[in-house]
Amino acid sequence: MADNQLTTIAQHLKDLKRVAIFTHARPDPDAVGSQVAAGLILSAMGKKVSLVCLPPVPESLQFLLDMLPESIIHYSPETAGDIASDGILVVDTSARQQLEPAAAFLESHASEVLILDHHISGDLSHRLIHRDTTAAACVEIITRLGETLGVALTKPMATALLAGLAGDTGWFRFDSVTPRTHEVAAKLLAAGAAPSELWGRLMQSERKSKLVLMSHAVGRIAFYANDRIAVMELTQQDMAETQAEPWETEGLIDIPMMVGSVVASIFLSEMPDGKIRVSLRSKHTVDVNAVCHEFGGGGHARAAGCRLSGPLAAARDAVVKAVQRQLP
Ligand SMILES: [Mn+2]
Repeated sequence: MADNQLTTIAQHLKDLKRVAIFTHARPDPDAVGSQVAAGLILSAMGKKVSLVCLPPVPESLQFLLDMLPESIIHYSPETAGDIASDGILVVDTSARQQLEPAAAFLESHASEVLILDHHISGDLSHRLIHRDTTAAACVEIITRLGETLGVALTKPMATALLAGLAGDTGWFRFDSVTPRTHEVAAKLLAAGAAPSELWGRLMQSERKSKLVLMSHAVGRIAFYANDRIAVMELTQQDMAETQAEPWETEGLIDIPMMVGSVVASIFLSEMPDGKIRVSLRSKHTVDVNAVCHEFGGGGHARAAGCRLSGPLAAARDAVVKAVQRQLP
């Protein structure tokens, strides 16, 4: 299967009139940045665009979606009928699990589905896919898509793209950062994107409940395997007590990584339906994508996620054991 089809996908997009753009649930800045930038690029070409959002969308990313306010559709079985398109673009994921509750809808439209992704693996049926795991963020691919389509970068496009680049690279510090990442950033700055403005929007716009939630999570960190594995967990009771929103768990997983001995951080979060959402982060030596793969999830070697059935203690045991097997 040909995997690198950016030019073919660009050609295909040119012929479409109405494009629905999806990205993963619990979207991060790269997901929304890719979605919005692709929407702006296709709008600039005169296409009718729908940005289909899977809940919950963080408030801190709303300013990006506000660049195309008329195009937003919050997905539900009821709104699925409103998605009128002759093509579907899925960005920053190709995994069915990450596209719930819209996975069945997308599977039933597989012949229209075009995917732009930078993750290692995915199982969503599609017509065409461009998968580039050397891209530090999906927005690198979207930037190239814009160039391939001959659309000039505007400040809103550049802002959405830089948000994704900063988000997925931890503000340009991860191993995934390449000279090309900085070349893309240079183009975005030249087009008017302002890093300090984005830092304020993305990093200094939390609600108080986030900090209270953080204190709950930090207060209950447990260490395993000679302090090489850190585990944080939040229950539905924590969410209720702190009045935090589901997206406010974002980033908490990185906190234990400040400890020198910790090579893997596990974050377990109890969902309203009793299932456990698991996120993993690691330093160089541990492949957490392999761990999540065991449980039907995935991601990158250093950052991955999966879902387990509860209860919390059973999920914790299973994931800690799986991470221990990956320890050097
Ligand atoms: Mn991404």
